[in-house]
Amino acid sequence: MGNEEVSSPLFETKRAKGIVLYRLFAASIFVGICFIWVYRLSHIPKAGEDGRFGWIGLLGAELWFGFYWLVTQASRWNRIYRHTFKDRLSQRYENELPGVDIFVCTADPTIEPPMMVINTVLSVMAYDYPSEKLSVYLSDDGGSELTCYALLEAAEFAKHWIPYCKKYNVEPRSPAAYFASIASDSAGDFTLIKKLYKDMENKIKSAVKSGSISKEVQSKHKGFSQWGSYSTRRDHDTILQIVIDGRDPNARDVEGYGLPTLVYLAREKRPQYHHNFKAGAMNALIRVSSNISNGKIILNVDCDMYSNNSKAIREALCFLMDEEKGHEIAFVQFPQNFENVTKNELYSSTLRIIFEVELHGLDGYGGPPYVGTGCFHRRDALCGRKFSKGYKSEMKWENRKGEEISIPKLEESSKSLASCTFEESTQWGKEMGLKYGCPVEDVITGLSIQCRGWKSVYCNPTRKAYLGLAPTTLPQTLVQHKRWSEGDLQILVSKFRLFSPALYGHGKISLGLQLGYCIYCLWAPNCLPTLFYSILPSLYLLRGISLFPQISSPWFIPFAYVMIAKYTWSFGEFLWSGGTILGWWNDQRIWLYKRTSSYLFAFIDTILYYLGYSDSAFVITAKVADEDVSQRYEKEIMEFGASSPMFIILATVALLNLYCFAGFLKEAMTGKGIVEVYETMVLQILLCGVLIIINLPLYQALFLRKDNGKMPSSVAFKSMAFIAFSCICFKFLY
Ligand SMILES: *[C@@H]1O[C@H](CO)[C@@H](O)[C@H](O)[C@H]1NC(C)=O
Ligand SMILES: CC(=O)N[C@H]1CO[C@H](CO)[C@@H](O)[C@@H]1O
Repeated sequence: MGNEEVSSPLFETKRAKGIVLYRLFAASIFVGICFIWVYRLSHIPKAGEDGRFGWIGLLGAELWFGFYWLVTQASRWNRIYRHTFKDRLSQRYENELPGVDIFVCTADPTIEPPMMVINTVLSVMAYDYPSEKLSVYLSDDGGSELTCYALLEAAEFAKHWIPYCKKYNVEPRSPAAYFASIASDSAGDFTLIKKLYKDMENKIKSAVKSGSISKEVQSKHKGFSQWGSYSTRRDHDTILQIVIDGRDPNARDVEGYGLPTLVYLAREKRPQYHHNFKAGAMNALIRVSSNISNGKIILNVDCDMYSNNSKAIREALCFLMDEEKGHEIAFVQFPQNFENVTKNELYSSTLRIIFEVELHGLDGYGGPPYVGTGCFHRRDALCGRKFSKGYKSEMKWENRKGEEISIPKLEESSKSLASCTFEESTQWGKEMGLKYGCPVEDVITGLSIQCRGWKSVYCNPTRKAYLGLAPTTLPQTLVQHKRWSEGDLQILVSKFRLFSPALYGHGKISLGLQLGYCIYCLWAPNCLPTLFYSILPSLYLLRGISLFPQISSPWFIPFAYVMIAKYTWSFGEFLWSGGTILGWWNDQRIWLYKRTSSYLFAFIDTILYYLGYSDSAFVITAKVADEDVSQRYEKEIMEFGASSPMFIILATVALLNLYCFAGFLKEAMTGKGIVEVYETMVLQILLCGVLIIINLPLYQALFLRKDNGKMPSSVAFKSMAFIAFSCICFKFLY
């Protein structure tokens, strides 16, 4: 190996193209925003004049929007892209690659069916990586015999599947995704492997259907006796089973090669101990895995996120093992991508702009946040180690063959690590492992790692590494965003304020990264300005009071410029990152819906929580949808269905705008004449009109649709009553 080779890095970093142009463009928008502020401040109607209240409201909203826009620049100002050299990695380190422990977390066998879970498990067991260095841990917070049984069956199937993948270089390595992507190839091996898969699927599905494991199977696997102590999913001993022991010379696949270690864990649950959701499960896995395989690198994936790129571990190691910069990197985050999205992303659930644009921007300032799945951690850093300049971690593989501990002993000693009492008076959940007590445990954990001096890296190769399931109904989408925005806001305010990027992060992470975190931490407060902007101008339109400059006034220019520039940019950015035109339009609709419902509830809940009233509940979003719902989803018909309080707000805003626009038209036709009104109120007309067009699917769901996904009529009644009431109040005010 020449010196030159050693000094060539394992990855390179490139600045985004045209960054200077973007900065000029952004500066010009900022100038426009300043003009808008000046206009608002210098033209406030005097007390007693029409529109004073609305004017001051819009002033507040515009101050906020301008400020928030400035914050969001942190994600665009300094975007970078990374590229890895995997061939250099294998040239230099192929025989010394570190052990990798992979954690898959599942929580409920009905919401997350065992077949889905084991497809994820199989896809990561089949990584293009030395098998003896891989260990896969399944944490089952549902404590379900069915999931455990599915895992046992998967272990048998893996003996055929892994050599098959390696022999034919199969991609993707989730069997379900692979078989769905291949038409019907009748080559010998293919038919055999497909038959084995179908057999396994039938066995698991019939077990799931009957809801229990047959006596015969139970007697074959002694592991099931552990369910003896099981009373409910919230009250049972630790159940742990080493399904495959990678060190056992008898654990071989059908070709005679070694297999990855595979472990099933349902940590102890007791009603009197808080289980701390996924963070608790992850921490139990960190400890248990340290006793069994102790891989230097930890990957965690959600149970619906199968690996779509068998080289992902190697991608991540190019960062973590780089001789020059690797030692300061604590984690490598991959984007979340989704298999289940329709062409035009009805619910905008791909989070396209976040993953294709914004995280590249945060990467430029010290690293993306940890988003809870598809992330490779350095074990030391995750366990609370502080970064220090001279630190060089020894990544190289240590063979553990010498330690002869029998499996039952190893299982026994590992079990105690997953007990409820283990964490009492320890730093787990505080300084060690994932943090407890926040709905977005991942983001706050990543932030505290960065505050300990580490960097992180965003790795977004063209072939996506992890594909999951996105929510397929509007309520699911809104609930998910409520939880995220609420958790992120808590990072900024309530009892975590010490860890907020604004205070705790100060001086520990760069200002750019602090602002970057604030983009998400400030999601929720956007609700009030957005509600203001989507209601007040329309109400004033109905009353014939202008709140914006006339079309002939020079003050009109900054308004027009900021709107056109901002939306043209957003449109271009969306298309550039792979979206469709209609997809962008849908994205705007969801943007509005999120801000006026999810964020509002998150905001109110956070305030209540802060005052000590409510306890935020963690809701899992369902991963399986019924036939009817799936069909509408595929046709991109919006799914309302349930009568949620969030919908009352959406319907109220939509109907109010319709009412105001109709009233205004009637007035304009009969009264002043449309041209004159147009001259003075063009922006209000435009705003109200756009709000109506964007809400078309909602009117349809309220009045025209007959299927089960329509808006329940109770929502329509409630929101109309609400509108009547507010219109009366508004009349009263004037
Ligand atoms: C997933 O992997 C397949 C190859 O197996 C590739 O064709 C496809 O583009 C990948 N999906 C994404 C979203 O990148
Ligand atoms: C769970 C779920 O909703 N799966 C759906 C994902 O999307 C495909 C097609 O787009 C459907 O066939 C699945 O039912």
